Amino acid sequence: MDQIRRVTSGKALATLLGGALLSSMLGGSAGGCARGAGGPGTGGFGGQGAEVCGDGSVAGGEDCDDGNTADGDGCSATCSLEQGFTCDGEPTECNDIDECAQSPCGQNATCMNTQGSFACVCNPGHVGPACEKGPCLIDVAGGRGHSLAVRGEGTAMAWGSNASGQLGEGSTMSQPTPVPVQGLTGALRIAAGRVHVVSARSDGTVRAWGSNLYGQLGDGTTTQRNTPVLVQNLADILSVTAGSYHSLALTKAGAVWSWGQNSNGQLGDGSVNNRTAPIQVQNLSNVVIIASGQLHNLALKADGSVWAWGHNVSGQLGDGTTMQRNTAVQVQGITGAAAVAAGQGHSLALKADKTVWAWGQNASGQLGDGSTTQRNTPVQVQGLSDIVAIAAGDLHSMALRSDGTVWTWGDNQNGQLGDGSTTPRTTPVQVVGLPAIKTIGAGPDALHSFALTADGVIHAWGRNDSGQLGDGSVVLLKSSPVLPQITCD
Ligand SMILES: [Ca+2]
Ligand SMILES: [Ca+2]
Ligand SMILES: [Ca+2]
Repeated sequence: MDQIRRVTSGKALATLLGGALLSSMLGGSAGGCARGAGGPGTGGFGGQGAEVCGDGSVAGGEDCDDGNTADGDGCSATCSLEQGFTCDGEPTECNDIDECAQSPCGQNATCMNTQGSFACVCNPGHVGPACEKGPCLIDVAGGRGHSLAVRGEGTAMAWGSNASGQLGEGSTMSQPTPVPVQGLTGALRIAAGRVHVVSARSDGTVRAWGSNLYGQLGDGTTTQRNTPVLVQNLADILSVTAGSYHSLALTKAGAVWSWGQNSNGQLGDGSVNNRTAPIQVQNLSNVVIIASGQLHNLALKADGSVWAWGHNVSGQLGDGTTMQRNTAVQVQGITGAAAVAAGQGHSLALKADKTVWAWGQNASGQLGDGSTTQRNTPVQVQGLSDIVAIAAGDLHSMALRSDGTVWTWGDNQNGQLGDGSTTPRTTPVQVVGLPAIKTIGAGPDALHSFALTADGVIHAWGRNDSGQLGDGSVVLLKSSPVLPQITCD
């Protein structure tokens, strides 16, 4: 009776405290180990010989004795019962308790029994120590005429132009409202090139779909795919990015892999040969964040330095030159970087002091320095402080302040600044009509912009000639935020 009551209370606690603590509670209550006759301190009296742990017989103050002095097998080196085991007999035999038989994890998690313990793994779409329902959407990306969002449970939705199969829904028919990407599960991150998509999954693999003209899907072919295919050679991938016609993946160990178009050295392998399967970017390690522009890339290292390679005709590599680089060079004058982003020919870095810096192409004011002068080394974006995230589109830039407001600058011919106008801005303006925002997004080919709330509700604005805003309309542009038709339960 006592035991049942304790297990029941343990179940209630599991939803609040997770597996580890409950495990110790269950271990303590469900032991059932055979003690020697009588309690501690009585066994030695009149017994056979002294208490020796590891001799196979339970004596004195021993809880158990399995004939060894090894830990982790149920009976410890000091012959006490270990948590998560039940022990019996003489010599003592210990077995793992299958805590999962008691369904301790609640309905939003899956119980994994382990030797001596158990773990509660949140079901897809559920997060936190109590495995509560997570945000509706967790990542978003824009290509030239298409858009994608990853749902909390690991599936993805796509909408807009589909001429190259870039919606991954099995056809080449455009969709003005979101439709599911076929056969994609476990998705965590998503990135869009001009007409292709790459997605990193929770198992560390990568899927890709859409145009494959330059091998940007990394499946060893140049065959267009209307549904997701596995990218070759990759494991332990944390995130992905996409340039116009190439793709990048970052491993958990901080290495970068690339594939697809290499016309401007954007694969960073020292050559200009296109690759249909991933190869490792040379001379680059300890990378924690990657970003792709249309024909160049940025990598932020753990030490806060920023590195760049590929096309440099607009100074987008920030090395003070306009020379194409087929391997990574260091961006000048940036230390303590916390995030990077890149558009067509410009680059952005967020520093740990929450200021934003920009370099490269500036004809539309996308560097935000009040001018339209190209910069071959970083300049500070004006009028921004307390910034926590950055993003870049084709010719525009975005920043998220800690107060949840979104700021944009650069080209606005398609309403992509979201300020209700189509006037380009050389300094940041605030996006109108948004609730508090948690995540911003665009893409190096995108003429439109996204913002997600903490709950994962998506807002979109900018070019909409292919239905890439997902609100069911197909009109040239919307210069204020609209809601793509994704329902969140
Ligand atoms: Ca013993
Ligand atoms: Ca043992
Ligand atoms: Ca167990």
